[in-house]
Amino acid sequence: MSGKKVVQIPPGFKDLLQDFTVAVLKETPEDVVEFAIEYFTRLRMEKISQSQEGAEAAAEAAEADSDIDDEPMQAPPPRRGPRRVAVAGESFDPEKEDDDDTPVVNHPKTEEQRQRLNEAVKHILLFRCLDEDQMRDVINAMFERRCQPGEKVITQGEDGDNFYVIESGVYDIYVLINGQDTKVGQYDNKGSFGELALMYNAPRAATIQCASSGSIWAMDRDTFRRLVLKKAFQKRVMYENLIDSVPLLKELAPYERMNIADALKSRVYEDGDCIIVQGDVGNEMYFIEDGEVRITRKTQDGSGEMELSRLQKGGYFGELALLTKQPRAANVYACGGKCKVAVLDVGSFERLLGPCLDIMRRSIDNYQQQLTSLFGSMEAVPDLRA
Ligand code: 1OR
Ligand code: 1OR
Repeated sequence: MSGKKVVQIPPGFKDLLQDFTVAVLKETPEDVVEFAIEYFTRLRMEKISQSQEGAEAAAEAAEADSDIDDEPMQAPPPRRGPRRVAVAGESFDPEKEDDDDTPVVNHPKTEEQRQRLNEAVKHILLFRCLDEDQMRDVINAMFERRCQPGEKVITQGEDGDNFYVIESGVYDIYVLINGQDTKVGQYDNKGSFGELALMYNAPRAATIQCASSGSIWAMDRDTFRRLVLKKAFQKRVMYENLIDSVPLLKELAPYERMNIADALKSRVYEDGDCIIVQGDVGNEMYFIEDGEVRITRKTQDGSGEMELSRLQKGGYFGELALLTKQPRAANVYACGGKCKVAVLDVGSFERLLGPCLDIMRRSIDNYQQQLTSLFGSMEAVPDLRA
């Protein structure tokens, strides 16, 4: 024996470092440590949640279920690394979640409670994928819990028991950063939390502590998995590729991107269809999933339209009217064949795209400059930022 210790390089380690290095060189982040935290958190989540089988089954099921039945969904690319890490010993099988037809738990409620709950669930993005019957089951299955300041509703690292919808109260979000519980956000009398551990079979990703007393509605893990998980998971998988392909959304943390996925809805336009009419009131913005759009503006004498630009997959439009609360600044048409877009309503836009506002505002300046150089001599140039 030489006494020399043989160092074993863990399988996959070289690939992991190589991929990470490429990502750093590609993104050139200002803060490499922050970038690394985000990068590896995302990797971990993907490893847990998206075994090849799970993702493919979900993507296939999404294809079958989607509102748009003439457009195939893209399956997410196969991922490197271990095929599955089951944290809580359960595996994710979206088909299996549906097989069970034992009745859903029913927590009796007074009429007054039912009304309050109906209000509270109205804006919950995760429930958007449910139909009326499923929504009724969800309401039946929820039970009320009062919270006092200081009370921890969820503790990071623990196993997940319930999913929660907020009716009232303020709740702080803490995440362990460098061993310190750090406040990263707050829910103020609305929203929901606790879905991640149940969806991805992972430990709780954050601590949620009540800051000002209120009421929350809980749904147990099994009911959540049976009623909500399959559809919501499919939707997150379905929009993952799209969200990754939109440079604007790179500003968002992985958790914030998942919320966008819950809020999006796909729509298909035929060649030549008008998606936005100049002068209309705007209440949606759009991300191009597939195909191309043409942007035009009316000429000053109203006799025709002038093409301003074209946008393809990864592009977005319709943000301007939502940012400025002005009428639509241009017409937008599908061109060159079918065009598939993912639509975000104005409420979700305001709640979820906060971190992207600066970039969008900068693009208004860009529009404005081009508008001045194109139309400056022909018409009084409107102020898009007004
Ligand atoms: P959960 O089941 O993991 C904690 O339990 C819950 O906190 C989690 O589900 C989410 O519903 C919610 N990152 C992770 N989870 C979050 C976050 C979050 N915010 C709320 N939750 N981030 C904060 C983004 C403002 C990212 C922090 C790095
Ligand atoms: P919206 O909500 O006003 C029309 O609806 C959308 O067209 C608008 O948001 C933008 O997303 C998009 N000027 C104004 N709007 C534009 C422009 C644009 N390009 C795309 N949109 N210009 C073209 C710049 C290449 C400047 C005018 C010449």
